[in-house]
Amino acid sequence: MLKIWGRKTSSNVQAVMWCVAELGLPYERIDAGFNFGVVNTPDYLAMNPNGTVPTLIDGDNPPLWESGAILRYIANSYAPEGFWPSDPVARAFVDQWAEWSKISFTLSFTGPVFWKVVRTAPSRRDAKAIADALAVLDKKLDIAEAQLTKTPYLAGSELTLADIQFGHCLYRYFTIDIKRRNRPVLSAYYERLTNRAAYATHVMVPYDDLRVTD
Ligand SMILES: N[C@@H](CCC(=O)N[C@@H](CS)C(=O)NCC(=O)O)C(=O)O
Repeated sequence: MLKIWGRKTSSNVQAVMWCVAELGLPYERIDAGFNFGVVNTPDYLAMNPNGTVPTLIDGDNPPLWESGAILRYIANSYAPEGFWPSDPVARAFVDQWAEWSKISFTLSFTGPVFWKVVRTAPSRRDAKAIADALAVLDKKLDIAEAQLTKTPYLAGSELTLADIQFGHCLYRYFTIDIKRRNRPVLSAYYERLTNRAAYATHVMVPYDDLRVTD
């Protein structure tokens, strides 16, 4: 049984939960972080010295943190071939897009755009900084648009770990109040994700609790 600590509104928790649900794994999720606290208690810090979410414990194994490592652990342990191939070359291709999603796309979106729009009071928003961040993000999304023109999912014909790392930010990207370029292929991909039960349950989570108002 997987035990996962983390609030539903954390994007990194959402990635892990979406993966767990896609693979149909039994789990228990414990609310932690932000308004729930927990993460600064000695017991939690003994599991995860960062005081961040998510943290995973699988059975009697030691705790794991860093959502990227958690996702790879889950994939290595439980995923079918199509989701996380065993062949090193095929796996590296999926991993390359997963890594790109986390390091290049997500880092260009969450802090510079989502936080600056949703987690910043309207009177304190810096329109120029947001526009500059969107220009950077747009370049990443152009890469995704081109890739998704070749294959229905980011790393091939099936949903893989790469889509978990990329797609879990798209609900927020497509629902916050920002200028979005018309990208028909990315939009169709996002629509397909929204039709997946696991995505709807674990990623399409309202983020009003995170919103900072004047
Ligand atoms: N690199 C870490 C980042 C973890 C992280 O910063 N998580 C955020 C939520 S997305 C967090 O714990 N925020 C503090 C809180 O919720 O109390 C990972 O991918 O797991």
